[in-house]
Amino acid sequence: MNRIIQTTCPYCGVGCGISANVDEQQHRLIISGDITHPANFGRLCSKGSALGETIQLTNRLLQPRVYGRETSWTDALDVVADTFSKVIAEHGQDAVAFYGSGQLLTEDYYVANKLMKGFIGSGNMDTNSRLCMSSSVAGHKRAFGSDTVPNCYEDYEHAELIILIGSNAAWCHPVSFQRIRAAKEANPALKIVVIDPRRTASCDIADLHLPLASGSDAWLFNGLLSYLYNHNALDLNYIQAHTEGFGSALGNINHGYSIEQVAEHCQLSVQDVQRFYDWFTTTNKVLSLYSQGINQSSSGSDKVNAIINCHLATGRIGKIGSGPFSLTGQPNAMGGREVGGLSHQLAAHIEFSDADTVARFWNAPNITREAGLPAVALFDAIHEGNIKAVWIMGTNPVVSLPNADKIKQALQRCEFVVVSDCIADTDTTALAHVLLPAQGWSEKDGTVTNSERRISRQRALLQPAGNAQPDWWIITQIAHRMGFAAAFNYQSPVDIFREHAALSGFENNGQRDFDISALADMSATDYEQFQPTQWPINTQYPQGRARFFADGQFFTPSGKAQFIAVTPRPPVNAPTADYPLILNTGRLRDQWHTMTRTALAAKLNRHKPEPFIDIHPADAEQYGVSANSLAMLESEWGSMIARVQITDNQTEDNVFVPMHWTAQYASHGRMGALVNPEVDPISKQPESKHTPVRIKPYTPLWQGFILSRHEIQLTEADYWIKSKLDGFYRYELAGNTLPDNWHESINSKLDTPAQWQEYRDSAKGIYRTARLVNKQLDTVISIAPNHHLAERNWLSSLFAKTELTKAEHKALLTGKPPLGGADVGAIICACFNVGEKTIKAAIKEHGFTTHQQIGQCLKAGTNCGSCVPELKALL
Ligand SMILES: Nc1nc2c(c(=O)[nH]1)N[C@H]1C(S)=C(S)[C@@H](COP(=O)(O)OP(=O)(O)OC[C@H]3O[C@@H](n4cnc5c(=O)[nH]c(N)nc54)[C@H](O)[C@@H]3O)O[C@H]1N2
Ligand SMILES: Nc1nc2c(c(=O)[nH]1)N[C@H]1C(S)=C(S)[C@@H](COP(=O)(O)OP(=O)(O)OC[C@H]3O[C@@H](n4cnc5c(=O)[nH]c(N)nc54)[C@H](O)[C@@H]3O)O[C@H]1N2
Ligand code: SF4
Ligand SMILES: [Mo]
Repeated sequence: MNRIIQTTCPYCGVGCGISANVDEQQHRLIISGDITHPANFGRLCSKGSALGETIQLTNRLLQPRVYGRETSWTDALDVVADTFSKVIAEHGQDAVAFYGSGQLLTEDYYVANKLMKGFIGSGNMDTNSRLCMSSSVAGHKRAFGSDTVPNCYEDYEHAELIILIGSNAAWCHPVSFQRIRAAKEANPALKIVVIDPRRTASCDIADLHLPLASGSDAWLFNGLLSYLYNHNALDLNYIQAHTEGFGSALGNINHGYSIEQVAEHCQLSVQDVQRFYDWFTTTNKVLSLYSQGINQSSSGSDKVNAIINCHLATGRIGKIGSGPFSLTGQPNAMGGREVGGLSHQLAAHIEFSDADTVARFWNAPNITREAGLPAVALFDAIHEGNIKAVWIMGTNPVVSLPNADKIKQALQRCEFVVVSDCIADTDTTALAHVLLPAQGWSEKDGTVTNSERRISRQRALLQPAGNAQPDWWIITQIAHRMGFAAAFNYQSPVDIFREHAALSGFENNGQRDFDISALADMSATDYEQFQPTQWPINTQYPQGRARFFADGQFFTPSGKAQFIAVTPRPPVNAPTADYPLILNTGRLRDQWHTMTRTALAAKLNRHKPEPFIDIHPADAEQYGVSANSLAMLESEWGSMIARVQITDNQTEDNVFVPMHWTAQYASHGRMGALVNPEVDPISKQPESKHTPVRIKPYTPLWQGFILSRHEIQLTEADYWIKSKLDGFYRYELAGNTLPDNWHESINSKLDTPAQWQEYRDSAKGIYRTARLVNKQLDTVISIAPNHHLAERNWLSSLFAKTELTKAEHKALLTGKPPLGGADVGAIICACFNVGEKTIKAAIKEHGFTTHQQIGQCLKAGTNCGSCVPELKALL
């Protein structure tokens, strides 16, 4: 009997509701969008749709491991608790730290934070949200006195102007993006502006794209404030009644912000800046959506406030269709902020200055009264040996922190590293002394909060893998063993949730925005049946509240919003003669962060199977790198190798690389190694979008690829990339010493012996070999002195065939499809596996002009819609 269970997607901050059809017997899930969930009304993107493929047991961590040996939970928990207690006894409570994640559930996060700050008595609990949302948090607190997102998704349908600032929502918040697209289709008067140095997929629906100079946003928004003032577009009543500091914000922009000056600073055309300012001035309902292009900057907090200033000045905040709207990244970045996951927060939006309140509630006299270290400084302290024991939960810092080789070294030096993860082999688990197997998304129960403050349930769908336990259980077991049993006496997530809700209302009296006290007495059944609701949820708003601040009531001591005088600063590390290019990093449509889960789904690997460097044609020419060749990027901090993609979507002097590849999937793909560790002085968020680098061709002796039904341990290549595709693995390779007999070396690693066919042209350095098992293609290898190799896409398509035709068989070693054979090209539509060449041919043949026509003919773009921008680009 299959059961239908409502749950929430574990990826991005859109927080889509999922309706899972659970086949417990077969360990199978059929995933569809929950049509009743207000975040997505049934829609899902490519990642959410592919969740069913990621629940496999491949590479799951199933049993605790202590110093490499599998142990019982009792042993592992004893070792962790004893070691932490010992380090604290010898070196004090600040010699230990927790590093958590916006992917923990609220209940997990709450107990981790309570243990470290309340009972161990150290502030050293920080989270990967430091790399993600902390500039938004800082901006909110400075302006509103609280970390409040004023608006909600429904505003997409009401806005008349939507500005995407440093947000590639088409790929990173796809369901919100689809909703904005639909709003525009319903109301063609809705204008969209994208502000991003790159032309991204989000520009697909843009009426105006401002490819501003990296890091120059504060000039643009200061200039906008000046323009609003000069054009009498201010809401003087709102400013007068509900804000403070307008005079000094204005004083700051008296000079230097003419349109011409702004255009020069931002490297934009005067007309484009004029057009943007004019639209902002004359449009009533304006929604500013911003994300990592704003937050991940050494002036991120100021950039956030420069945007908020413009909304306060026009009174456009928390109103239907208008307001500043920070898009959260992770599924529970918002929940983490609620429980105080960042090292400078306490809990329930309570500051350290009110530590007594929390101490009373928790009955925790040992509570810390001081903030702990933020992520980058925390890992510096590990590197220096001041923090001697660290517990990393649900994040992969060896990949995602800046200056990542130093992070790796810090963990190698650290006396005691504990990692809780659901995956066994990651770049971070490789350095752990103790590994604790956590239950994954489909196994655990709790709550998450999305970008619009909506709390939703994640529900367990399947039995846990092996001996995996929920994070809250693991943490409370350690708390018990460290002597804090009374304060951590929870039987299930609802016990924790009730306490979290009660704390939010404790001594609150309307002074704190986060208040869900109406849920403090909820029964287990109510929790089980809880339907998505936006906080606050209290006596005044028992059904939740969609928007804040239209009434002019803020959470500052005076009750008024604060303008912040912003003096724009360029990024800390400017390009130099040695490192003349700016490295920008970010996300791809179908991968999630460090790929521990998305790379398990063949469907999600088709889109971009190899890390790449996007570079402008003029830069490619100047630095001598050609399309599809390999190149090395170097910064002062580290280096990587990836495939060159030449594109005028990049502005000159800027290169972009995806953040996703790790040492598990690439020999030289960890971009974090290059990223400078500079942080914003207020939020301490790293500058992940701006590192000076240089590029040079990487010219190995040979290049090649292997497509094989088998996972192969490669020792022959200096450069390799691995990806799992439909029924086979793809390895991209390069090296300087060429093994004599590839097939012998591979054969020794495979268990089924078979006949190989070989083609060799030693003079030209070309070698191709293939083997068939039961008439099916089993493995094919192609080697050449450069990247001109056999046709990968065609060969890949042969793995789907139960038997090769004679012509295909014969063509195997020519490297090209037989006459009339199809090469579909790079996969554009992951849902229906439709390639670029197929789409181009159909457009040419039928004269298609719309993506809908392509969809009718090839189905491409008709399921999740994530590839529609690419379809339109092909048109
Ligand atoms: N597919 C996918 N979706 C995701 C994630 C994922 O891993 N994969 N991760 C989730 C998480 S945790 C997050 S935080 C979000 C991030 O979502 P986004 O912030 O939308 O994603 P990014 O690609 O990191 O960066 C956004 C854009 O900022 C631009 N940018 C760089 N520098 C500047 C600048 O100086 N000014 C401006 N205005 N723009 C600049 C970049 O060119 C990039 O296009 O995505 C979430 N959604
Ligand atoms: N250069 C550069 N660096 C960046 C960024 C960038 O744009 N550029 N973006 C930054 C941002 S915004 C973010 S959010 C970070 C993300 O970076 P990370 O947090 O390091 O990346 P993830 O791959 O999401 O790591 C999550 C880990 O938790 C594990 N996991 C999944 N579910 C669970 C669970 O339920 N319990 C436990 N215990 N473990 C679980 C996964 O297997 C995985 O190992 O990267 C940051 N780093
Ligand atoms: S937009 Fe995609 S990744 Fe984000 S929550 Fe929805 S389905 Fe999940
Ligand atoms: Mo993030």
